[in-house]
Amino acid sequence: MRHLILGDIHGQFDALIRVLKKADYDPSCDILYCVGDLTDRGPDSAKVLDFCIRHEVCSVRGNHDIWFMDYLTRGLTPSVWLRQGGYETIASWKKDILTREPVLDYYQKMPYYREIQPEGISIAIIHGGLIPEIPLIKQDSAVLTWDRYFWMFEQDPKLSYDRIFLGHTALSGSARINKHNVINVDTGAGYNQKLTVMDMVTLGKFEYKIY
Ligand SMILES: [Mn+2]
Repeated sequence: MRHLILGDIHGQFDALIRVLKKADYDPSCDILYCVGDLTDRGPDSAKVLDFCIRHEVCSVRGNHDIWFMDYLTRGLTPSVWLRQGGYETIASWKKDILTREPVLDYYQKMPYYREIQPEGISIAIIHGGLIPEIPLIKQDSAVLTWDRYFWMFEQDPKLSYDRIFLGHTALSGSARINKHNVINVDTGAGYNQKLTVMDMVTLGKFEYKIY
């Protein structure tokens, strides 16, 4: 059984299927996680959501997930969202109509962070960043979903995890681990770059180039 983590998917359903094929993903024994941002920018956000629900992908909440939740629950369409891929998501949602309840249920259960211990390795999963020394349960949700400083300035988390996985700040190359064992798996699928899936125990990675 592997614990695999996906970077920001951003509506790239085709890349999702292809990268999982490269990884020999076996739904009967592998567990899939994601650093969040399932939707927006790419063409097939509804198909990505449908996949994530069917395969019980353990995602955390990203800023784009919150925007889509707000659209589903309150009909909100802020221009800041529409400009950053919201238009594509609404189009996809109207084209590939999903049953609304399972989608809402999936989003409502999506936490801001996850803590797991595969093979004795203590791992935290967040979307954006954190403020060092503050336990995840006490972090501001806006920091967990939006912050970039933690990754960009390679801050020491000063928390008791062996590894922290995150996304949000798209890399132009491959997934990267910094000196504090913080691993960024967002390889720019939202910008038609690559989608990455990584084995959280072995750190073996698979990537699919969208361009
Ligand atoms: Mn993102």
